[in-house]
Amino acid sequence: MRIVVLTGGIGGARFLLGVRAYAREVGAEVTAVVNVGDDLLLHGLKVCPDLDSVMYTLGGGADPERGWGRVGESWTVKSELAAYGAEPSWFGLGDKDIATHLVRTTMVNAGYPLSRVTEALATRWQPGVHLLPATDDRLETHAVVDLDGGQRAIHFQEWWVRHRAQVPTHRFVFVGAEAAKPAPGVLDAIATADVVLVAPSNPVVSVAPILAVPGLREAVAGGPAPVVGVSPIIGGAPVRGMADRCLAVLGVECSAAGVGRLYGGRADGGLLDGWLVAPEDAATVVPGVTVRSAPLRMTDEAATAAMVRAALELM
Ligand code: GDP
Ligand code: FO1
Ligand code: CA
Repeated sequence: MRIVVLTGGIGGARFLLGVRAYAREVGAEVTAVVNVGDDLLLHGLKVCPDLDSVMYTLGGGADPERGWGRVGESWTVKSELAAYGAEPSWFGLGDKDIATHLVRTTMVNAGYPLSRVTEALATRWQPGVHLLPATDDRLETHAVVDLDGGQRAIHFQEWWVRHRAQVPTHRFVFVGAEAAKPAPGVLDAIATADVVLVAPSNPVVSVAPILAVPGLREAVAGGPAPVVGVSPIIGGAPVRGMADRCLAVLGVECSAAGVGRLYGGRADGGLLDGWLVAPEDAATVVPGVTVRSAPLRMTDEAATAAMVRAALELM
């Protein structure tokens, strides 16, 4: 059995722990197609937050409280940069994390595509799933906001980390998406999958940038494998993060139904065959989509694996 998961960072990474546990049980192979829209160049370093959240989490090196970055991190470089007054002061890289960005940047500068670099980094972390960036090309999520008396597009990290999403926001733009190509292996994994799972990731800034890569949405929606999504919204609120603020920008209700309808049913030009929601959202209706409920709190690996089983049983 082959399982493909479309995923963002922290929520997606936790979900993948359950997917991997399930896959080990039944002997399945897992490919994670990961968002790169959060990526940024910082102090000359290429930083890939969602790829790193997934890699560190599955490799046992993630900080469990923050969800991003390394456990047991130190911040010497960050405070030295601050002593120089180096900007941005609102975004900090940990010392251990910087080693990842150094290796990645060196390889990218030597001409290796991000997918190959990710594979090389994963030889250390042994995540137990194939990690693929959605694209090797530059694709950056920007937010169009009202700031300093005008309308400006700022990088997603500036929107989220600097402004904490507390700035009037008109829309999100996936810069570079039109010219991006799916990374090698992505379309093949989707075409040969037995099921495509949409992780309980942020639909607006984690899953949408993946689907914005030309050909990728079409491959999933028009492919042979059933597509089952898992709701990141429980009882009308995200479990953590900024999905509520992102959905508001799109004018979409922050609910399991709102997100399910945003993805849409395959028969209506959408993405989903199935939509897994939490028991408190059991009354959710998404036209053309089979909706089932199951406990969706990823409290530990066993609970998360049970979620995955419920998603697969939905088919
Ligand atoms: P990010 O890229 O680091 O923001 O992480 P993702 O986009 O992959 O995931 C963020 C989403 O995960 C948020 O919208 C959360 O609501 C969702 N999430 C986090 N923990 C849980 C959980 O235990 N259960 C469910 N269903 N969703 C969760
Ligand atoms: N989030 C913060 O709130 N503040 C930071 O300084 C910060 C630094 C950072 C460095 C590397 C990395 O991989 C992630 C980092 N994050 C930080 C998390 C990141 O902003 C987001 O949570 C994700 O991009 C959303 O998926
Ligand atoms: Ca993300």
